[in-house]
Amino acid sequence: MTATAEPAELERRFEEVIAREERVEPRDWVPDDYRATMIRMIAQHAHSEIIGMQPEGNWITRAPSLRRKAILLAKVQDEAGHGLYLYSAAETLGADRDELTRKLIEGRQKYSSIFNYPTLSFADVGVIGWLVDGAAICNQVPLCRSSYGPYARAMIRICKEESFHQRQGYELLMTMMRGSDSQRRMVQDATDRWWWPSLMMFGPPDADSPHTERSMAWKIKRHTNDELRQRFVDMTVPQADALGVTLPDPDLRWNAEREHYDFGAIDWAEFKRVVAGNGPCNAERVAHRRAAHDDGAWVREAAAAHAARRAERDGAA
Ligand code: BYC
Repeated sequence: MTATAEPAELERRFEEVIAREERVEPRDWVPDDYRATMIRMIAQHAHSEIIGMQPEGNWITRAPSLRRKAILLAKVQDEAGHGLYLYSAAETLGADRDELTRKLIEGRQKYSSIFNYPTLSFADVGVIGWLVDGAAICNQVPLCRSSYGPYARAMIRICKEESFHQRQGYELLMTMMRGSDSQRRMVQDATDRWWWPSLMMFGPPDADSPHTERSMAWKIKRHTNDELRQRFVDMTVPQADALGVTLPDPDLRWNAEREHYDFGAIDWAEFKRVVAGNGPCNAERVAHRRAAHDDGAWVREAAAAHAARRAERDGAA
């Protein structure tokens, strides 16, 4: 789909690609709002992966064995990789990666609310794998069918890696649950702290989600926030039973009529506070990212100087 046709014709062809379930590709004409929505969503997702390295990275030096340390290192490294694929996908839409990073460290672009909570014990590493990666999989598997080709393709590999993350988390928790009373208490405490923030990861309720309707029509999103949240609850309750932990919601019960679990009210005031920058760790997360960016300035300068010298040499040759 080249950009030489009339605007109405371009729009018609774009709508046709969407209707036929084909993929929109980087050089295709897209409406400005589609481009802006995709850049916003991919950038927020990339930032989440990069900031998401911090809560677990906090435990790398204190992992209880070499095996746990190797697993955790590999997981955190995967998240860096996810961030990089996603920034590259955003670049195919004309976004500038340096500008996206600047927006993140200046607090002008969002990242997932979930990464603004502290990791207080090693059980948090397991619970993040189980619940946070579990929620991420629920949310991201349908995004493998997202209408923007580079995003959908990046999501296939990301989801495979997230599945490994989820399993390593659950296996860690299973091991701790077979351990001492104090290990079991650590797992329960971590579950109590991460359950509600995990439900908030899916975004505001559908009635308060300004972007869902448009993004569903463009087949960027395939399910609403509430549909995915429900799917996650239904999937997780039996896993909690198998693990032997209690999910911290007295209203959680099977509804035979709906064939879904009912669950209690989410504290949306807390969600809004965290998204607005006032969660327990927002300031720390952004400050850490800013410091890492500043520390890396010499690498960027050296790479740019090397590229310039090479271009000069090639030009002379
Ligand atoms: N936290 O109209 P809505 C991961 C914002 S990475 C913060 O429903 P949309 C992982 C939303 O951006 C997790 N902000 O929006 C990584 C919008 O803000 P603006 C990230 C949130 O886009 C490492 C406003 O609220 N996953 O899982 O239709 C290790 C209104 O929302 C949140 C992705 O990014 C939130 N939780 O739906 C382990 C996946 N929720 O821009 C795990 C891709 C909403 O209007 N993204 N907001 O100011 C998506 O699927 C969708 O963008 C969302 C939101 C479901 C997140």
